[in-house]
Amino acid sequence: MMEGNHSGTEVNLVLLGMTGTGKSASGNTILGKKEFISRVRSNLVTTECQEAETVINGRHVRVIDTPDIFDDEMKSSIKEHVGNCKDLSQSGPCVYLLVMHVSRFTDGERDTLEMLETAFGSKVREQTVILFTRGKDLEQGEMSFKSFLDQCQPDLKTIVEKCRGRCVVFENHASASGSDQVEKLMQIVDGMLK
Ligand SMILES: Nc1nc2c(ncn2[C@@H]2O[C@H](COP(=O)(O)OP(=O)(O)OP(=O)(O)O)[C@@H](O)[C@H]2O)c(=O)[nH]1
Ligand SMILES: [Mg+2]
Repeated sequence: MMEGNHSGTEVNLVLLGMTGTGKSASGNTILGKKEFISRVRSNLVTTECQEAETVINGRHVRVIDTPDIFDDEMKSSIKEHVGNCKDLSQSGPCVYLLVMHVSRFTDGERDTLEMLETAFGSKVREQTVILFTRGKDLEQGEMSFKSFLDQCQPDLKTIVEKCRGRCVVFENHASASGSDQVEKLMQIVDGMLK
């Protein structure tokens, strides 16, 4: 726990989603530094919940990185991971960041919101922002984020609607850290905490 009173100015951002979607990379983008290990691998990279802190626009932000808790390898210890996650975010409100790959929505992701509700409680969707990674893929396809959302498949649309359209797109590259993507996320987060 940091010293001082952060009430009203602190938030926990909990990164959730399938392996390889870019949870750790997005955490590093939010933090503006390389705290979490992020790499290409066919199996899980992050295997334990981890946290790191920063201050953004005067708000104390605790970023919590998690393993893919819905992976079969992890399922047996899902309770433990969710418990660790809750321990790490004990003080301050929680906003869940559901991380997905912008150009790859998989069958396994169709039920993520329901799985998150089972794991974290029924109010999860009211506290969730969808964070799409690999924004460059859209740029390369000359598609705006808005038309991506308009044209995406029905199952994904449903998830976005359940989260009341709260979504952002990130490009997690070293050179992207100076852009306004974190700013946009924090605007949404600020709005949710009001
Ligand atoms: N081009 C590009 N690559 C990305 C982006 N986000 C993540 N990646 C890459 O995708 C790979 C997986 O990213 P990770 O951050 O390790 O994914 P993760 O969700 O933490 O994976 P686990 O820890 O296994 O659950 C890495 O090689 C990242 O560099 C992005 O926005 N753009
Ligand atoms: Mg990871």
